Amino acid sequence: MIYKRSSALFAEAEQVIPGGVNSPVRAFKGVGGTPIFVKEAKGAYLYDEDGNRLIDYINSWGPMILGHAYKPVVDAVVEKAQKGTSFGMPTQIETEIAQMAVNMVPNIDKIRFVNSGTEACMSAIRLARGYTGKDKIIKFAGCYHGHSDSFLIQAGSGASTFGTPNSPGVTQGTAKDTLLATYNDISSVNALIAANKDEIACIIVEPVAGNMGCIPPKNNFLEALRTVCDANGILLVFDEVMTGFRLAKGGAQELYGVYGDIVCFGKVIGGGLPVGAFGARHEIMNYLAPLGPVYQAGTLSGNPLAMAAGLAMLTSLNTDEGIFERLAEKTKYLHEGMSKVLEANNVVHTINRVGSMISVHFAEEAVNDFEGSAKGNNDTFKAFFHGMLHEGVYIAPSAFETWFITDALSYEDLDFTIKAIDTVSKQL
Ligand code: KE4
Repeated sequence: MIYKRSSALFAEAEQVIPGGVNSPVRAFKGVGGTPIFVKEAKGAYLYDEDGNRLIDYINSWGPMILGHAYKPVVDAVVEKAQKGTSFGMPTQIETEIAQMAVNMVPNIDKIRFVNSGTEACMSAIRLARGYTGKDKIIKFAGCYHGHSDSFLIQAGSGASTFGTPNSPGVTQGTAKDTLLATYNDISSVNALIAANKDEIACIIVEPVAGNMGCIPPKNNFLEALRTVCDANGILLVFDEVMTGFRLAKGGAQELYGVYGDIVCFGKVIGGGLPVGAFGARHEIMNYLAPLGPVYQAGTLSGNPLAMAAGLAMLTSLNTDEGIFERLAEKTKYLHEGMSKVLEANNVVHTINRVGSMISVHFAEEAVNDFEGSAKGNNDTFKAFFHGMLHEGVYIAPSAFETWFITDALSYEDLDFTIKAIDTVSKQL
């Protein structure tokens, strides 16, 4: 593979964009080398600026669940654009997509659209704080809810402790209200609740973690969170930005049968355009301006182009009965094929998979939390990433990310990928 043009474009980008990218994970800092510049994409394939075709397992970090340049979405956006791109006034299509989302997710009565997953999660915790009158939140080390100050907090020592900012610019004043627990460890949650009696507004969690690789909830972890929230007057916020409309029509909530009080969405709900959203039952959502006292707003929130893309996407997912099973089947096929060749080539690894989310960890033990994920051999991952890229397969440029399967992948693509893993893992 040659990347001459990508390298030249990256050098230009670095002159005018910090780090040459508009989102850090794209800069390949986790794997080294220079990022690939995409020229266009169609279905399961990316076409980079050097003319290489790559099978895409990132799919814009989740949104392209039905493949790139998915015709119903493209047609809807093109048609809408010709009638104006944004008005800052209510439009009927916002109600249409809101109604569809609310019908697909049974525990929300109302939904507010925003422009990113960050905005959705940031607004959700403000709403939780406003509704409960409490200041503190519990999040989990390794879970990512976007770059709002309250979330950029990393545990100091241990997991149940006051967080310390892991980004300059986040004040101690903010950090003190974010408490950190360990994913899949309900005792770490109980310890925080006991130490902060009646001060906690919400627990925010990725019901299936996707930002430390893919980590499923274990041993009734979600049920235990629901119970502990009910027992302590704490709201449970499910961050379904990754899992929403991907793991099932009703997301991870439907898959596990556990329901949050506020649910956050992003990625798939926008069909590749900038859309985030958060929803809850009437009594909570009615706390939001202009009805209630909790302020939240956005110039481009619910804009017609993004709504058209999102509505076309949700309509396809809503009407294609077998889609989620097909996605899960393809992911299982990849899992089994990957496992087989990695074992045959004596590569120490563990694979986590839920629905159409999957990640491979070059670790000895099972990966059930951030600590486990961090034990993965990052040098092996780097070699694996670049080897796969050389074979024409684009996986997440970080060991702390999930792969996202698209229905545009054929079984021939999956076999090609498994063969590439076999070739690459012989050299690891
Ligand atoms: P955005 O603000 O990036 O739309 O969404 C933030 C967010 C919230 N919640 C979860 C569970 C998420 O995974 C994300 C964003 N995911 C990352 C990928 N790990 C986006 C990629 C990036 O940062 O460029």
